[in-house]
Amino acid sequence: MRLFGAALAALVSLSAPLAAQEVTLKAITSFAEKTFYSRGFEAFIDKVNAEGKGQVQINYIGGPKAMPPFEVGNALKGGVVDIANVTGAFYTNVIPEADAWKLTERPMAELRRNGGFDYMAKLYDQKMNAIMLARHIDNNPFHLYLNKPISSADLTGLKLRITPVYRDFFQAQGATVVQTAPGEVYTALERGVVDGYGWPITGVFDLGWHEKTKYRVDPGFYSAEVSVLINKASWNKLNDRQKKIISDASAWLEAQSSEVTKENEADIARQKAAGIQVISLGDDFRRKAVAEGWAGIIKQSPEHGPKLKEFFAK
Ligand code: 173
Repeated sequence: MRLFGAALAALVSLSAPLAAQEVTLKAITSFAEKTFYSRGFEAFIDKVNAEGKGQVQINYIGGPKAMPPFEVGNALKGGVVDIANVTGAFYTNVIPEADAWKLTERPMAELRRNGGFDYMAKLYDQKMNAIMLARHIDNNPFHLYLNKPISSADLTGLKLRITPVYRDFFQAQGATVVQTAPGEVYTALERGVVDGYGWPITGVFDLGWHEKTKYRVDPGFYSAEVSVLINKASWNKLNDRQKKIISDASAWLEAQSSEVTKENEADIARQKAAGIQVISLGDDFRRKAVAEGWAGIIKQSPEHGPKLKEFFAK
């Protein structure tokens, strides 16, 4: 009996700290599950869960059905979720400067060396209690998609679906704008509430928008950003081994962003096959987008905008 008691005590003392060691992090995506902009994140989760057995696991809550995309930033800040897959335009209420990621003209590896990433990291720390783990979408231009033809960059008379990404540019060209989450775009097109929408080159097929889209305006502009973020307190609770599992998976994920150009080409071909016609306006359209984009960022943040332009622009 005494022996049994000793064995039991040994078992408890061994297993209790082991069991307490595994941490489960709650994760959300601001894009529909299993669609293009969530896919990299889902691969990241699979990797962490495979390599983090007994250490750290990610519990994937899901996408916009679980939480509206524009609320994800605040949820991460408050620790309602630990990890989020989201783009800066969806949480300008928390960090106005986050929308500036769309204006990067240098690869993330360079921004991590030149101080640009660190400059933003400080803002994420101060304003969002968050750490950016990995940008997995880059090299992915935005476009204007339309159901009415245009012959110049003048967008007067058009009503366009936007997020903060496109607001300054489309408005400067005379458009009327209405902000919606991606989940509302199909219905807005179907009902004729909008004449078009801003969206990157990839993902038009994910929610069936090709059925309601006649034209794509070229050239594209900016570089879409989608990243995995973690709440700072959630990060600080991890031990070194757990942090390494997350960091390694993050480095792996960010390296995947160079693969995005292949997806761009595939979707250009797919749009063509679906009968989406291209309206080509020339590079002035893109240059104007960049100029209006930076003007908007600097107006939003006179303190940090000019500094970010130094780091991000060419
Ligand atoms: O149009 C959008 O919803 C948007 O801002 C965005 C940003 C990054 C990737 C995809 C869409």
